[in-house]
Amino acid sequence: MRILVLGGDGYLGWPTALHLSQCGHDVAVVDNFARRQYDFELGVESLVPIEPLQTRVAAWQSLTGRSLGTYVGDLTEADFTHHIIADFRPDAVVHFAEQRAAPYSMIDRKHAVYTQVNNVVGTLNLLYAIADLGRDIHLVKLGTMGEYGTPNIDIEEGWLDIEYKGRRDRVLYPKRPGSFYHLSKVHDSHNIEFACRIWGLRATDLNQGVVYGQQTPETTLDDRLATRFDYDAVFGTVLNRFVIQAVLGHPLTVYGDGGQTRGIIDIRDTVRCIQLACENPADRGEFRVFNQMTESMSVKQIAETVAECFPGDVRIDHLANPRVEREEHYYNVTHTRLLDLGLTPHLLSDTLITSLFEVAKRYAHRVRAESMRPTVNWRAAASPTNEAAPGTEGGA
Ligand code: NAD
Ligand code: USQ
Repeated sequence: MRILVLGGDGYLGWPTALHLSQCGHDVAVVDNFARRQYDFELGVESLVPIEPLQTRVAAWQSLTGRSLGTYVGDLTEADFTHHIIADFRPDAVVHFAEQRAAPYSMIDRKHAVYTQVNNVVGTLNLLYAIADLGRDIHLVKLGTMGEYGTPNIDIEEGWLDIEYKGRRDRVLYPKRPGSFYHLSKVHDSHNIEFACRIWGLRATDLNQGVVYGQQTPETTLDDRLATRFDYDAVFGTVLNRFVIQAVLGHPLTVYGDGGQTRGIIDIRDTVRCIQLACENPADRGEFRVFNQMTESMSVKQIAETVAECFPGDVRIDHLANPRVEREEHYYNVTHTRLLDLGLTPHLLSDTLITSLFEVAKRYAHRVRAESMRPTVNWRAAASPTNEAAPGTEGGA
């Protein structure tokens, strides 16, 4: 298949591009390097050094003999988005290319607006380009489990069968997300479902849980193929942060009671799920939703697992929760559709955490400790402090 990976320079897009290429697909990556710019804005860096895109691509080519196409540009520019679809003529488009950090979207008004414009407009441009140039192209879009929030009923895979006053219907599952970032994904999902309905597009919305891990079989072939690893309080995800905190001897930063439960997934399963979605496309006109997660764990359980596996002392701190989220709630997620397609999950295990400890130890000297403590407060709205956040002008 010809597969275009949007956001192919990012944490997940890069290993996915390599995996699809390794599976024999003809792959090109698209990116505007916004993620590298957020680092400059926030004064942080990936823990693991990453090479420029052209170096990564050249290294992959010389190691495997497989080529990867590249397009550098911004999906919010409609002409560019149209051009990449017209030029590459993909069978499938994997869309990772969004601003993906909840805290970044909650810094202030500018960052919320930037996040929603970047994500929603980029996706709309893509839908128009596909509708115009090839309605058989399968859109594989990264959504998030956080679209659902934490409802007091089971979370189904995108759709809900309801009976109300004696009548039945099948509706999009009701959403109650927890940040302006997560909301941007809800808006995308509605736009994509509408495009499938009116234009007969085919789409898979992958509502992915929190990803952990840094290595895949392809990225470990050579240091130049490494993907990024974020640990700062804005872009670092919870397990990745806890691993580095344990290695540095810092207390693990559990927000509030830590009872908030999330779906999680190993980065090796992410790349496999994308492969399965691409190779088993949705039907024409179908808006298909898969819950892309393999286990549910509370933040407290994640912290305890890291503490148990680490060969040394680990302290767990409970910080005042900077977010507005339920810390005790029901959480039961249906996630069978990717398993039905053949996913064999890697569950959170000592092996994974041990290899993550090794990665963290190797690069511990690169950690900027000051970026570890959370600074973005959900309750602060347009406070002057938040509006004046460093780099705001540049980033948003
Ligand atoms: P990332 O920020 O590392 O990668 C996203 C890439 O998209 C970056 O390289 C960025 O430069 C690029 N990009 C952003 N806006 C763009 C635009 N307008 N035009 C072109 N390129 C653009 O993020 P990630 O962690 O790899 O996440 C990828 C996707 O998966 C996101 O959509 C995210 O919402 C979703 N997701 C991530 C996680 C996770 O834990 N990392 C979990 C669930 C879902
Ligand atoms: N948390 C802590 N301590 C920390 C960091 C986080 O207790 O030091 C808690 C948060 O309060 C939250 C949970 O851990 O309850 C998860 O936070 P996170 O930062 O790991 O993940 P989140 O903000 O939800 O976002 C990440 C990705 C995002 C993706 C989402 C999947 O950045 O792109 O969409 O995971 S999901 O959570 O399923 O929506």
